[in-house]
Amino acid sequence: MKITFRWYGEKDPVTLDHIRQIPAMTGIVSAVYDVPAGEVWPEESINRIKTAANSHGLEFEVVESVPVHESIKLGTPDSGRLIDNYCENVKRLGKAGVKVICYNFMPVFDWLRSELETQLPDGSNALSYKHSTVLSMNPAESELSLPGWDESYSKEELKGLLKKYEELDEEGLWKNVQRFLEAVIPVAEESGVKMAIHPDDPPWPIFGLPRIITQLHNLKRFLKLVDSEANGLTFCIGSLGAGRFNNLPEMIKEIGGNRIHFAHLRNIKLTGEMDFEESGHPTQCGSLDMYAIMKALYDSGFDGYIRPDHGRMIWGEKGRYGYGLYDRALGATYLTGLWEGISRAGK
Ligand SMILES: [Mn+2]
Repeated sequence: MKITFRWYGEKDPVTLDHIRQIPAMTGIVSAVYDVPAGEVWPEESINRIKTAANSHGLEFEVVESVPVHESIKLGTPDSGRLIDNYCENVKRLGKAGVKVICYNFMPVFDWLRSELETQLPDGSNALSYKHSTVLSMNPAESELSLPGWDESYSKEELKGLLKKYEELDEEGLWKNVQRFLEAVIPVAEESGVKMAIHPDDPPWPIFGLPRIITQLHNLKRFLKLVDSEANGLTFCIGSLGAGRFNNLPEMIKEIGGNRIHFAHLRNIKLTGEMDFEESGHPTQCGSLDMYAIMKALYDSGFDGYIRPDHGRMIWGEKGRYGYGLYDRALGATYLTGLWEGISRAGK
């Protein structure tokens, strides 16, 4: 297991100098952020991240994310060229020493929350999700925006996209992800890279858009589409754990450690049937049993990368929501300690 930390590049208020001082930290998780989705990343940009990390005593072995262009998900005629570009990125990243690529296959919206600054009783604030708030909105009609929305779409474009996905439906999305994997996984195998799909967050359909990476049955189906170790998962417990139908330790056991290459470990507090707040990482702060989850990972033979995930904003920190320094650093230290306890007891 290697503990890592997400870094948003040179513009991130959390610097590499900060990250290297987190005890036991081994590396960063980052991406090239100035190239539009679907295009090829310049080798120079990839190497710049690597050099910056290495000069701070950190590795750069995990990329999050190489975004999948909407046309690939929709399977439109230009998707062949875009998949070729994706394969080229996988090759280039493998060449630069990257071992794991995290990506997702969520239509239109990435992770979605209804609030960015929910006040918690201890005076900190965190991201939260209230299903009724989301249900009350129609993204094609309303001017409101929610975190996770790609605001680069106009209302009209968004309307068009929603309609296309409605026509595509869930089985269409399965077909397109299969086509993607059939092209990308052989390249990943050759490049020494493991692909790790991120689950849909939250793990249920939103605004009628199909979402498929949501629960055990679907994860198993996904892994069988191309049955290779290079076709694996990012096991994000904050995403999967929002679904009360997901028993996380059981899922890890069923999937097996050889198909989980990266784990996002954070806690959430379930506040309703489909509502939650993001909490501090320790078990007692939220609804997820962090010990049982990490123990299941250990028992599965998991040997990938982990990182703390969204943190609360504490100690007056301002910055990128979910991605401040302090609470994530506390989370990293907690995870490192928990893993040490589990692995030493397991010997
Ligand atoms: Mn995640």
